[in-house]
Amino acid sequence: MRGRFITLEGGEGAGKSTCLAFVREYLEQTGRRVVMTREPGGTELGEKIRDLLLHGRESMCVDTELLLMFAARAEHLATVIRPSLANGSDVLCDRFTDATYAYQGGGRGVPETRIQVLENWVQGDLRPDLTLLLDLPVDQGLARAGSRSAPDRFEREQLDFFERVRTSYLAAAKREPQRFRVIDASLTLPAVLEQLRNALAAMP
Ligand code: Z5A
Repeated sequence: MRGRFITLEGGEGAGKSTCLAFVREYLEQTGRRVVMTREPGGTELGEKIRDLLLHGRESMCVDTELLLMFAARAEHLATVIRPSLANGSDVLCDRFTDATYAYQGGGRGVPETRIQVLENWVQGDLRPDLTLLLDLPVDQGLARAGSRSAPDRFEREQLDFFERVRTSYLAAAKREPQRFRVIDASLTLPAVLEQLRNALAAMP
């Protein structure tokens, strides 16, 4: 039986790291095999692309950024995600194509139709089975993330960029309520974990 494809998304400082560990543990306790991975990255080549995207030169053009995201994704799908799902493992992925719609689409202004072309080309009909969207007000997220020493190319963006990212994520969740679970990440950690537990328990 094919595994389930679960993605975790959210803006800056949403708490993805803590939540990923919780989701993995929850799934393993229910007897699932879990492959935890991330985007951009998740493969040797993908991690090199990630380094270019996050720490490369500041002036990368928007199309280059978009295509690099999908180049890393193609490799990730071919060598990690599809084989793992096929052997029955659940794949838990830290960000996926919803991040492209939010950051390159909402944040950078790439037309959605252009992203859709790449999504269909690279993924075929594969989409996540469940997407957990950690949502919180941008200023609260930035305050949580603020203590990081060396911000990457995305973390150096301005407030309005992150507002557009959030708006774009929430619009996607509204369009596809059957796939998305919006988690109120502004609450205390135990309250956030409780919402995650409920979302996972309701999963087929
Ligand atoms: N990107 C893109 O543009 N297009 C794409 O297609 C893809 C990605 C796939 C790298 O992602 C960048 O790639 C990302 C979008 C872009 N850039 N940004 N921004 P990433 O996921 O690796 O980077 P990140 O968003 O910066 O994630 P992160 O570093 O893992 O942050 P986080 O997980 O959201 O936050 P955290 O480190 O878990 O938590 C932040 C702090 O808050 C920490 O001190 C926690 O202890 C604290 N925290 C967490 N939860 C709580 C609660 N509930 N209360 C209080 N404090 C809390």
